[in-house]
Amino acid sequence: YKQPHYEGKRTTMVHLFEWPWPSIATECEQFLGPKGFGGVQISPPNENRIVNGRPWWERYQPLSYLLHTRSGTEQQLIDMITRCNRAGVRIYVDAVLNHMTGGGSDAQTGTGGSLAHYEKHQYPAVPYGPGDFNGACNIIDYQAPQQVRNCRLLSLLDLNQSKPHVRQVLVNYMNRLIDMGVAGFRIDAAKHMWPQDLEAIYGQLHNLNTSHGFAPNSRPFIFQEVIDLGSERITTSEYSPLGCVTEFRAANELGKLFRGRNALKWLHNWGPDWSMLPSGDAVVFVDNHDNQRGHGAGAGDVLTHKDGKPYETALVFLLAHPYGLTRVMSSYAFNNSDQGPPATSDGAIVAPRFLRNGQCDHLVGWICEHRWPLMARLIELRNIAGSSPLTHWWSQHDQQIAFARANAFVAINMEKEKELNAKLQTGLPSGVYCDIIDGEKSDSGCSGRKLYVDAEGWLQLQLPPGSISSVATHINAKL
Ligand code: LAG
Ligand code: CA
Repeated sequence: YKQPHYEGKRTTMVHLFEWPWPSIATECEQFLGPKGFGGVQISPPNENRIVNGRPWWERYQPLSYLLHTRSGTEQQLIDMITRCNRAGVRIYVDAVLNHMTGGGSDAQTGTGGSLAHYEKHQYPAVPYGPGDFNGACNIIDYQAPQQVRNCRLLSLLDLNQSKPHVRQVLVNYMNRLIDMGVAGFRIDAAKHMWPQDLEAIYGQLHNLNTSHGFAPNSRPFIFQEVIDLGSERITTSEYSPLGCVTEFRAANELGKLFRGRNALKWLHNWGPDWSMLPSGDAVVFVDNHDNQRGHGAGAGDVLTHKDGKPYETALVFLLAHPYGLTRVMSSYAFNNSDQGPPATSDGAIVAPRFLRNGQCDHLVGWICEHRWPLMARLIELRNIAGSSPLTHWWSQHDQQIAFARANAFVAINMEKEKELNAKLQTGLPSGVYCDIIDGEKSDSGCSGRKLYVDAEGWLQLQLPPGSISSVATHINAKL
């Protein structure tokens, strides 16, 4: 359950938050496949309650398991999964298994036209009835595991996953998606479900569909959303035996570090020594769809696309360092934390459009961090470095660091007043390399800075103080 089943040497997934299925299909073919992205986390594909004003979070209120949402129909979903797999890009489904809809109104309508009654606990399109839910308590005390798992999160009707019927419904839903060709699942709100219930559910999942290019007997990739910042009784280690787990401490610590609230030199032992999960168990990211807008827990320090250089440099570190399974965020612009994706007045999502320079048209409202030139180059660097260990760690003062991977090298200066001026071991074969931070190698040479690596692998490097500056390069950027 800990293998993402990426094709070839791919290493990283992107969350195309709220994207329509047809747009994801063309994005796999035209950009993600060619640029070496490994997979896409998609928004929940099952029918959700329609909430007035169409906030993004209505998709975390399941109303049935019909595959019909604002992102598209079942046919469009099937087409997208097939085309992405053909382009070498895997699909991971955001699976909301903990609960159904929340309160506020009794009679509720879903994106597929189904109806539900919140007060009566009736979801005829599934079907679920009163006997399928836990009791009428709300979660208030996060130090009480029993309550966190058996009471309602934010008033959302809490499914009882120990009931055979509930388990069977959830397993059938996930197996339909596996048979369509998805490679795995993000398990939403995993902390709010009992590990033994989840284990039983995972155990009944089909192997991945070999006609979509998966090896025989491949188990679905499972990564469980558990927010554990060290202050609660429920910990990530209860879930890591079952599958991978989101490591929110990484997002938090990277936010502090690249905001200058901690010293980069401490990154020498980035990984489990920071009380984080073993590398093979951890899904790591700089921000996610919740904490980029102040939802979920521990969002305070998190960096987002709004933060410019510190955000970009956190991504440089995340993607260059061997720790964890990396995921990057792709967002839309928002003014308030409830705002849904770009949509017409009748609620239809407006598809992303691209400018001639390849960037998303911001007039529509999509940000598309994954299309940033730097992002694609960092993905290439991570794919080249593969599973090679970190070597040649170097630091000076508090905020100057450098390290190498097999065939790749990075250096960062975040000192306010001290220039980085040092001879650094890159581990690279001698030659002239193109820095990929502000430019790239092209037919005509290098549009960025040139780096001269001598016969023994040394690089005499200067990086100015003041704002953050960095260089990164790899064997494919050798001129
Ligand atoms: C998650 N992980 O555990 C998701 O990452 C997160 O985005 C989900 O919350 C949450 N769990 C439940 O799946 C989101 C929003 C909430 C929203 C909820 C349900 O962050 O703000 O709650 O989805 O749509 C909203 C209102 C609440 C209200 C609730 C029920 O904000 O005030 O109580 O709906 O009506
Ligand atoms: Ca629960």
